[in-house]
Amino acid sequence: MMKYIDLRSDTVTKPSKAMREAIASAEVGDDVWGDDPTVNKLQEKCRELTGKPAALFVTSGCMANQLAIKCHTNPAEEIIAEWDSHIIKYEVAGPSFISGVQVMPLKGIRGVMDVNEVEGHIRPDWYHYPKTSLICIENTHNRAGGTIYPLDEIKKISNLAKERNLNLHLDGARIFNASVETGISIKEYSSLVDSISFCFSKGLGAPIGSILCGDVDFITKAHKFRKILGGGMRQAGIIAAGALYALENNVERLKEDHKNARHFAEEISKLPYVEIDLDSVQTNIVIFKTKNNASVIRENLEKKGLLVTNDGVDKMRAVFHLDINSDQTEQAIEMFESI
Ligand code: TLP
Repeated sequence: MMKYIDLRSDTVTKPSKAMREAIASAEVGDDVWGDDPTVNKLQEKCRELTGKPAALFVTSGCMANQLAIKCHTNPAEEIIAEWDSHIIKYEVAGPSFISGVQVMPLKGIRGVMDVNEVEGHIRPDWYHYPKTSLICIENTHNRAGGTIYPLDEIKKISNLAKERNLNLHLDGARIFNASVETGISIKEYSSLVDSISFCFSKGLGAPIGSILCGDVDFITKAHKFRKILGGGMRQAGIIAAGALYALENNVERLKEDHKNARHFAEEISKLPYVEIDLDSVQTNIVIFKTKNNASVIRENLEKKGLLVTNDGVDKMRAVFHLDINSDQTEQAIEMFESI
């Protein structure tokens, strides 16, 4: 069987031997009873990391985002999010299905919404209009190419949300990528938002799980909705142990993924069929346009042993992660050069 270099996502990593050992030896209990010591330890660690009073371990990044929307809104209200955000593109209309809210999509630049535009789209109080209740931002921004939301822009949106009495949720699925790159702590990012979620199963390399952090009332509500959605897990310490291991061992090394992504982007930018905004390559994701049919390029690369994704006819994505080293990065570049 062909051994692929898999750049489809940073979700494809497999737990290392050491992580599996941590998982195998995890102390567990029934987390629906609040009895799982490893889940409790993970939630405690995330409270410390974010400075938020409460944290809830959940199955996935989608569940964390959807719980946040559910807890910050009421049906028939409206949320503002960047038009290419994960919440809009990839969560199966979850905000309408789960929370009964409408989404106001705003186009950002490299995933960053203009604060004046956000302000301009907060609904005035009128009987024709839904009430705007939540703003969502994404850091790093996946579809913009793993771009970092600048701290000053988050501060502006945070001030606006406070002034207008709106909640602000940060989809921080890849917040550690932003943090290691900028040196800005998770606590500082978290201090500017009402809720933050992040994933252990992306760059951090754990097999399963995300966390949602916020104040106590918010998390109490989220806990109940997690139960309704079937997200109450029993001996969840088995997976929380992988997440704890990831937090302890796999954060600083994210810089290597960023270095590999940068090198890959610079090299493939020299190819005649690739168009790439090198300024958008800020962390571990490389998104680029192709002059030829992207799905044909993807199929040709697959035959050579390289997996990437294409989005429509002219857009492709390659994601760097802990199962890709610098040699494999060179091989991936060579495969791009050879087609
Ligand atoms: N992103 C996945 C796919 O769903 C596209 C990927 O391969 O990048 N927020 C952001 C910013 C994400 O990129 C993702 C996953 C999620 C939330 C959802 O996480 P999961 O897959 O754990 O539900």
